[in-house]
Amino acid sequence: MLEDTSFAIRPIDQTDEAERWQPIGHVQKIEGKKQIFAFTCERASGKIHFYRDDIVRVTIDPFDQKYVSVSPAVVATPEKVDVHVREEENGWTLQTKQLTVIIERSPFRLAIYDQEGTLLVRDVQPVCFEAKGRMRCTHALAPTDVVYGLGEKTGVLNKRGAVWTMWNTDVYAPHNLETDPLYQSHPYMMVLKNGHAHGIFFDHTYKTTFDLRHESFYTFTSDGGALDYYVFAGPHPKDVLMQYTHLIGRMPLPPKWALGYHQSRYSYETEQEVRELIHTFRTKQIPLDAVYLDIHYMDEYRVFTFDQKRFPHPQSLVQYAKEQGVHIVPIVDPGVKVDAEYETYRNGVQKDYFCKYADGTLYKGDVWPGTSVFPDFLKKKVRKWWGEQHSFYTNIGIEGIWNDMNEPSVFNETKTIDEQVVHDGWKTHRQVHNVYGMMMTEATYYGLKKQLKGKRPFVLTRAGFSGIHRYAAVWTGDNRSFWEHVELSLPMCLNLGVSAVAFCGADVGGFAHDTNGELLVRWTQVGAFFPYFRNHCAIGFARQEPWAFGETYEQIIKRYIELRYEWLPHLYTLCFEANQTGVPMMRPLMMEYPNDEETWNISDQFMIGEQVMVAPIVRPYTKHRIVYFPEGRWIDYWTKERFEGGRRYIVEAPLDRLPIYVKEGAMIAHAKAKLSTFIKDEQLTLYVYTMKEGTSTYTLYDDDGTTFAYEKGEYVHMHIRATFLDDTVYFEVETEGAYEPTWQLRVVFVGDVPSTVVVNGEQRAIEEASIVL
Ligand code: MIG
Repeated sequence: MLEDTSFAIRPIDQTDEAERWQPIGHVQKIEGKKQIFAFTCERASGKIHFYRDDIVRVTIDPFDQKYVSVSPAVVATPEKVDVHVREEENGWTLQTKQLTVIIERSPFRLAIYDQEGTLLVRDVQPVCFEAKGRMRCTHALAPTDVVYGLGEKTGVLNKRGAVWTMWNTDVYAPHNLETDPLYQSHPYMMVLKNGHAHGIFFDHTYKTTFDLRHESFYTFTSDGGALDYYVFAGPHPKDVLMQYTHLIGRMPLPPKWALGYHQSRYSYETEQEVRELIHTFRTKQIPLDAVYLDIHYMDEYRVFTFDQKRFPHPQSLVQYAKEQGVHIVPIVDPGVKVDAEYETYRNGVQKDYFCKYADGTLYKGDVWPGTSVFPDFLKKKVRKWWGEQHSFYTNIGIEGIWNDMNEPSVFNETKTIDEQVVHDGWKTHRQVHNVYGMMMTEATYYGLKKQLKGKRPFVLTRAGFSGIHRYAAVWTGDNRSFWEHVELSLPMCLNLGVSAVAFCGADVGGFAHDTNGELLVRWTQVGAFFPYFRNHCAIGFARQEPWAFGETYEQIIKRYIELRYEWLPHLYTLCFEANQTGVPMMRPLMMEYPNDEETWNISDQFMIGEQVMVAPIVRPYTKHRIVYFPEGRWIDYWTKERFEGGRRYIVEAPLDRLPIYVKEGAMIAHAKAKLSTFIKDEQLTLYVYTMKEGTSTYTLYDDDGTTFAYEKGEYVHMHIRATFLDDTVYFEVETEGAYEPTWQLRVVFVGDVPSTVVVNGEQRAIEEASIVL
């Protein structure tokens, strides 16, 4: 395998005069201990460490570095792996059941293959470092390879053709192809090579770049630290997600209310306004589960306060909202106002909890409250303290918190904390910047979790790093009311999903700029199928509540918010899948059809689970579009028209229609629309999209929707297998778990109603095309 000349080593390009890249040189020594292989080169030492048969970690450290990683990403510890070792003339071959790692000695370079011999990683340039502590590696990438992931990036689904930087940044200017970086850092890619997927995660908190402009290789550069990456063997895209989330953890189940419709504005400025808002939703019978309090609720933007004039009775407001089935979610920013009469500031100063320069002076930066200080979230006791402050909210019944500005964003030239500020001892902000927001959100999550005594907290965050999904949902920040931003939200959220952030969404209607009726309709339609569904609008722009543009638009918007609630049992089932496997509910087509090349670059259609495809309208005055259907037969959700897969069709989509397609044979659980998830379902409907012949399966998941009892078996899993044969459907139904559902499940057939239905061997009468399981 080593002979392949197409991967001949490339010269080191000294692109910048100031840079003097040093190759790490030849291997001088290698020592293996079970599953850890340590090697020494001329200018660096390194390790190949197998975490599992399908996960390997590579670390390379220049000799003089005293580097300690601060990355909070990885939560798994290595499992026992049997590694078969062979020493050869110019190197070593290390082999597990799923991975083969070849170490070439002179000069050092790696090649990593999966068990089928697909090349996953190969150094095509020596690993280099530079005096400033920067590291760089260059790996082969075939011209036809497709790259996904990288978290929250603009552009299309395939990330090739650009340089992407990881440095959490607040960007209000309109997001476009040149806008990089944004709020989150996910130094992780999923590569699809001829239908085989593998993953690579560079666990670097420093500023990093992925140069994906080249035809046959990519370069990863880190501004500091040792080279530290993990390779995931795949070969299926879902395997990669399982492997990646094995390493960095999976998302807990959100409370059901977090999946409902959320309404926000910067800001609903008074208690009265919030009450009226909720009241209007209820009079108009529009479903609603949460209302957000943006920065105006605070007393001059001091976190953990309410403005006495605007919000004199927060507790009764929260109470009123709950009676209406609505949660109140206040915003919490990291900046703490410098004000000697303000408790949080005084307390934090006394405890020495705010970020400082090396010489001991407090770092101060301007944010909404004016001059502010910033908690050092890298310290465990600061996180604990910060979490505890949230009893201010939880004591009055609040169960959800919105973290903003946690890149952290500062109103200065660099837009953030000075890189020279030190955290948790002597780690510079330059090193910890990308994880600051995640540590804040972790603090928030655990604080709430403790105070809510068994109830699931909901946290929304703008900044994040790999692993953020363990604590929060993510929204894509300050988009605008542009059609282009509806379109952009698809690949952005799809790649967040590929990067393990299953629970994400974009501001529906657009944040800045004035929206209009048509745009709000189209955005609400597609937003209803995003994992996180919130309408949010900036100060000074046209109101965009569902009724803002008159009756015609309002009715369609209402219909789609209701549709969200009808689909909730299915979406919740998919949330559970994400919780178990890391596979996101909203996924690119390639995740279901990796062998179908046509799917690889589709940015404007997506899958909800395995069997539902959404093809939204993202252009004005547009009532049709082209839809690609992968193999199999598909049924139009609205018209029941059937489509033969493996080709494209032009489909009609009048303003009130979001094109949705369900695969033949699919089973999908729906509920009746309701005003809030506070209302329990008495009946669910399992829509069975009949086919002539074949078998399909569905596992419906449910639990109490609010507590962690599901972790102890208090859930219901209904495994349903349907076999279609000779005009008969045979159902095999098995129920598992200790939770007693509030609903009964009725089957409704879509398409040809079978003449006979057999449930667990017993023939059942069909009434009005339906039966109860
Ligand atoms: O500097 O809190 O992205 O959602 O409404 C702006 C006010 C601060 C930015 C967030 C946006 C929020 C706004 N915030």
